[in-house]
Amino acid sequence: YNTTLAAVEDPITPPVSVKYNQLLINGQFVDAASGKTFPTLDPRTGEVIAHVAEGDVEDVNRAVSAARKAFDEGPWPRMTAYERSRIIWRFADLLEKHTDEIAALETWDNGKPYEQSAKIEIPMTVRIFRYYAGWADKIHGLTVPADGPYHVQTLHEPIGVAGQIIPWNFPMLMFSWKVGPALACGNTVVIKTAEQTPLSAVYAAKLFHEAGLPDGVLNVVSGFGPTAGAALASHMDVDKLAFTGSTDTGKIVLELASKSNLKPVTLELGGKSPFIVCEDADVDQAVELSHSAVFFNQGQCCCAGSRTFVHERVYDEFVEKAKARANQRAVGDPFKEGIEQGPQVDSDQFEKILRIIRSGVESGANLKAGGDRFGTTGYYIQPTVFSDVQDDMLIAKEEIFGPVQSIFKFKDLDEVIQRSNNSRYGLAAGIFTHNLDTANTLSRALKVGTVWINCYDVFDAAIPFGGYKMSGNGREKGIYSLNNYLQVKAVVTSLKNPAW
Ligand code: TXE
Repeated sequence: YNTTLAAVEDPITPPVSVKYNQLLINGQFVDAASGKTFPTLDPRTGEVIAHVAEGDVEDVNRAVSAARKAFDEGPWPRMTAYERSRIIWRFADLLEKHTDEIAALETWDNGKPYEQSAKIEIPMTVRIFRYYAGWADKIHGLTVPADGPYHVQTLHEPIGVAGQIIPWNFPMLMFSWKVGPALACGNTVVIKTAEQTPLSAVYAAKLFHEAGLPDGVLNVVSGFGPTAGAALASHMDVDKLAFTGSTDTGKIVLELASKSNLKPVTLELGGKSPFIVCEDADVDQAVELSHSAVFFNQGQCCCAGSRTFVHERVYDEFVEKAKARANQRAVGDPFKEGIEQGPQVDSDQFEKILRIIRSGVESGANLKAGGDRFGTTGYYIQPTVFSDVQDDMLIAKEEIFGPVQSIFKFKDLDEVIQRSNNSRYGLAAGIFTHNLDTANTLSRALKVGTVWINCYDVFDAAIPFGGYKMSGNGREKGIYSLNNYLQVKAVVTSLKNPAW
């Protein structure tokens, strides 16, 4: 670790400054009604980056009434779909133009390597907006052949005001998965950013207004979950709620939605996804892919391949190579070139991960690499690998959300199917084999929303994403996400002359 440790102890000055730290309501930057702010911290050091307006119930009320007015009276749902499409597309162009600046904000606030912010997250965000800009003028209903003298058609209408709550692991990408389809369908939006990473989305929303978005269509409220988030989930005038975050908080927002106005809720929650390496797999490739499946984004991915199941015939070789790969991982200041892994997002996550690592050691798993913090400042954690993990250990069951690989040994397909499905989660799975029958059997048997075969983390804008079981409900991205933001109205007209 020697070459990168120095950069951790002496952080690089970020090549950006914070321009926007207020709420964006009805097209205006405003302070919180209470005047309160909260600090957002640099995960490399724990030092304050900026003080940000702390939205609460009153701010959510203001934002929702702006969104309501923009929906009920404003131009957005009334303009042609082509005009809406062009505004979304113009925004995507502006976002692309400002990639460097937004990527730097993202890295500063979240800790992810700048190269990944600039080359993966922001370009994917741009792509999602262009994808949904393309959908805006292709949304339409059907003509339905009904019995009787009737002309029947369906109108696909926007739902109204969409409330959206996003997490901190991919702040811009989560912004795009939520805002893209909602706006393409003609809805208006109030989005609450995560308290750990409020900086990038409000910047992007400002660009949206520069692109011609009418006031009140997109409102951004920063603040905490139990206050601002809960106010949004329980608001009587929010017509639809979309949430990404932990399963426990997902249960809370679903309850708040049902106790208020029964708004429909889509949930994208946690996971404990199996990554299955079969006996015929190319071990070197499987090691590399399983490594990135779990360590990408500091392990802070809902679909992290965090249970690595390896067939007994290749198990020992795999474990040694996985250990060597983890030991080679370049950990360090995320602004430094060539860094693969920065700090975890905050002290809560950092402590949680170290606690689960300790439980792994105590429960008898074999610690092959890492196992502790990296350096002495900030929230860096050593890439950690456990082998001989048993299904009943905490590291096998709990979503760690950190750079920790747990390797399990299996003997045959039936066994690995049963053990993979033995989880309250069902978000994704990776299968590594060249045997077509094995791939087909596994992909049909696994109770998960995405199966990646000989690949992992392929996130095209058109591919739907979402969970089985307690990983959530509904699908985001692709054509599927449009349904989350549309009402279907059946219009039945009596025909005067049914013969024609
Ligand atoms: O999540 P929360 P946290 C998992 C991961 C992580 C754990 C805890 O395992 O270690 O969750 O992270 C808002 N009403 N994931 O505490 O609480 C909150 O402000 C309304 C997986 O950060 O779910 C933030 O905007 N909203 C996940 C958002 O919910 C509330 C990504 C997510 O925070 C609220 C993140 C409330 N009562 C964490 N309480 C994924 N699926 O990718 C909080 N929030």
